[in-house]
Amino acid sequence: METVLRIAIQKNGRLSEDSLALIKDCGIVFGTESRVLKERASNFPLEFLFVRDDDIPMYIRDGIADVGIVGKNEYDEQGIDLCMLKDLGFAKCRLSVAVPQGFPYDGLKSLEGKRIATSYPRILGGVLEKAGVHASFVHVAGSVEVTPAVGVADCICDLVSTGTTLAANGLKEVECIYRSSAILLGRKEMGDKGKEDVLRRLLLRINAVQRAAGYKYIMFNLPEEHIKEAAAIVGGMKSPTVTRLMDPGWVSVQTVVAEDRFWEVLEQLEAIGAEGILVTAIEKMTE
Ligand code: PRT
Ligand code: ZN
Repeated sequence: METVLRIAIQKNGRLSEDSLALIKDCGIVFGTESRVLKERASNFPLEFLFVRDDDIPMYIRDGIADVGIVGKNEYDEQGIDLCMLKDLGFAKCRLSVAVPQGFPYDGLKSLEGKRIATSYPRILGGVLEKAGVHASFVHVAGSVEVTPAVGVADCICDLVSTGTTLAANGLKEVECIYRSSAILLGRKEMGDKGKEDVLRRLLLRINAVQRAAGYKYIMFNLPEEHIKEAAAIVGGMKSPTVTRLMDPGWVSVQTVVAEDRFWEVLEQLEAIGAEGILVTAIEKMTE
């Protein structure tokens, strides 16, 4: 019987779409529309389990799922001892302390003796303990941001991405205590050679997708005498491919450029006489 790796994915929520998009970019085909509890990919030994994100660490620990995609915040808050296999980079957010407008905040010590509403008592508790601050927690599972206004808490500690929710509730973000993004989570020991092999193949694909997203493929024409300067500008990767053009003294150069240096590289290439610069996205890329 073929070994199948079971991956737990959030059924409905902020992680769902990006998790499924990543699996698709890995060339894995499945029928997403129904999102029934269990579903099997048609061209890769992967089975999906669509569940609530809170349950994913526990399912992995108990062997109901082999791996899963959750927010790093969820994993760290639950404190279940698993293995973070890969930072997937999406669903980025931060855990921040936010206070009502009139609250005099001057560092974590301002929280001494206060009531803080949060769904993250473990992460916040660890930070306050390190800072030697004693506060009481009001544990709420949702709508944390309304608690100061209704008098349940003095301030809050909650996830923030755009900051719109805080602003809409008259709260001011005063301190980021933790950063999170989606991670691929697994057990320390998979305990099955076949599953380990499928996981290795899956990680290879995820790495290729992630690398590709970080680079652009770039082609341009250049007077031959500037090749060395161009190579220094694009840097990083192995030597660019250089082809001679019909036009004497001109070459065509092809290479990859890191996304975060892209505009800087483009400007510098133009400055040394590059022409006809053509840029394309890369779909997949290995080491
Ligand atoms: O139903 P289920 O239990 O599966 O989902 P859930 O409601 O528990 O989780 P969900 O889908 O809201 O979030 C899943 C994960 O997304 C979280 O664990 C985080 O890792 C990540 N994430 C990223 C966020 C946010 N950004 C985020 N902004 N999770 C929640 N928020 C909330 C935040 O709590 C606050 O209420 O959005 C509001 C703030 O957003 P801004 O944009 O106004 O700042
Ligand atoms: Zn949840």
